[in-house]
Amino acid sequence: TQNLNWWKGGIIYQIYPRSFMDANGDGIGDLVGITSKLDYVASLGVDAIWLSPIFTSPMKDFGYDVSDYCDIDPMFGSLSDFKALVDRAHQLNLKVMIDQVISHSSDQHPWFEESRQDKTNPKADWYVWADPKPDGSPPNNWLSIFGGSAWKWDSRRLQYYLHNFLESQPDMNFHNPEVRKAHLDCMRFWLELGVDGFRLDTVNFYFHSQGLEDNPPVPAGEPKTLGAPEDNPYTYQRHVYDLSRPENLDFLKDLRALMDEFPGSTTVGEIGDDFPLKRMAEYTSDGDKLHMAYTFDLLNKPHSPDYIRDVLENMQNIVGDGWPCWALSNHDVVRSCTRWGANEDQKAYPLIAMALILSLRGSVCLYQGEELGLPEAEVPFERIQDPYGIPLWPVFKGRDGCRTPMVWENTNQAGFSTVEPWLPVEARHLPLSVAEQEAAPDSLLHKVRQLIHWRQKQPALINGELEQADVKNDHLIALIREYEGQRVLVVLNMTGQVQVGELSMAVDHALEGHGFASSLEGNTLTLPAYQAYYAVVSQR
Ligand code: TEU
Ligand code: CA
Repeated sequence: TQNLNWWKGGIIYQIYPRSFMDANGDGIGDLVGITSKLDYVASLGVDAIWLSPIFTSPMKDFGYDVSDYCDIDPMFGSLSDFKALVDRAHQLNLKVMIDQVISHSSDQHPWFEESRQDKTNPKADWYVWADPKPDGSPPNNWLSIFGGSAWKWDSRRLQYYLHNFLESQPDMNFHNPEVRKAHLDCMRFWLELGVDGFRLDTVNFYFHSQGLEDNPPVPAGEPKTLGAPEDNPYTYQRHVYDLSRPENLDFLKDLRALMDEFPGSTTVGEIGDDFPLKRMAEYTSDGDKLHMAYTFDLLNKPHSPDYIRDVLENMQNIVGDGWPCWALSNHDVVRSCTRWGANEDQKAYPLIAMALILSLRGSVCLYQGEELGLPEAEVPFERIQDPYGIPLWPVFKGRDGCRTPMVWENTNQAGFSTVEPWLPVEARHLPLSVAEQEAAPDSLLHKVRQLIHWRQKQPALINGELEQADVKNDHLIALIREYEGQRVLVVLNMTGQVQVGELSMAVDHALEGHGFASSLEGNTLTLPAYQAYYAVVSQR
């Protein structure tokens, strides 16, 4: 029988198609390549894949600039390649999620090409156009995340258009019902083709305030926008008027009505916001909008126990019944192993961090190569491709370091391609290749696989409510997950030292099979560095 709620507590493996597997030898990953590696993905024990964009695109932002929402870019293959991918995934019990980038399109989308012609064409109002101020300057102070003003002058239409990201990513006008309908129709197309869900890029950017008011600065001492770099002026504006507008909730309800026509389908929204948890609560509560919202909370810094406790407390207090989706890595941020510090044990910390997100209330996204413990690649300036990184180098080196090819074998092109790939293979990745780690019984890959398979058999970890517990040692993370009367105690030692805790609850039996070591004597729990303890406990 099909579990329609597979996504609740499900594990989603993110694939960056350009860099996963190149089947036709042009140096760029493709759909046939992905299909050929689905057995590997399924062997990890995950529930679903999320494919970063595969749609027709001029690739200015590597697919996050779509010029046809209902077709596959020839670089990646064809619609029939995509159907074959979906069929194979379903045979392997993997759901397929695709990346909908609807807040903006490419400037080469026919919709925009028509819209920019004049002020009266049928698509004139499909994008966000505005007149200059009397002195010719942009309509207001809104900023692009990728730098500079969010407004670009169009010398044909003699107006500015809005772009939250690149100039080549004009913002669509969701106040126009035709725009909303066009996108919902495209999403229906993919659902009818067999897709199981959508990752919704920048889901809180769909609507803007039609008054075009200036955004205020972030008041001193208040939290800055999460996700954007510290040195980006965007971080210091309160995004009151350019995103997270109230109208979005009604659109998300329309979207949910569409999803509900396809039982077992799901959505995860990416929310980059001044108050992301508040937004997560709004967008994922009541079962009538998004299913899940992606959280940036563990994507940014090394995780001190205090920081994790704060994140969990905020999640509980602010998000309540909503549903988060956790991630430690993705295609936008420095790979986790490097972010956590080069000296950190490259095998032990990644595993305990993964145990953390697999033990939290919520779903989980893993990013390709995370299971191998890959560090951030060092891409020389001459090879940098990311349009976000090129102008800011070397202060910000862009996002290429986490997008280099997946390493399948310890050979020249890492088994990824037969030719020099679009981004270079990182030499330090080669000894960490899939083939090498499959052959080494104590590799991180084997440990991750064991942990995931074990986690997939623990209903309390998948679906349980979460409360924090006290084991009398602030260096330890302690949680209770409770599901249908079963209470599971989780204790994680994310430090490099032995930690000792005192349990105040009666242990019914310890859970085994996850691969971590610990010892319990009386009520005293001893956890070696980077180890975890799981037990069924009763209330005391
Ligand atoms: O990313 C959105 C993005 O840039 C956020 O992570 C941002 O840092 C945050 O909203 C700031 O608050 C998505 C894609 O993941 C990325 O690859 C694309 O470049 C971008 O959208 C534009 O489509
Ligand atoms: Ca290819």
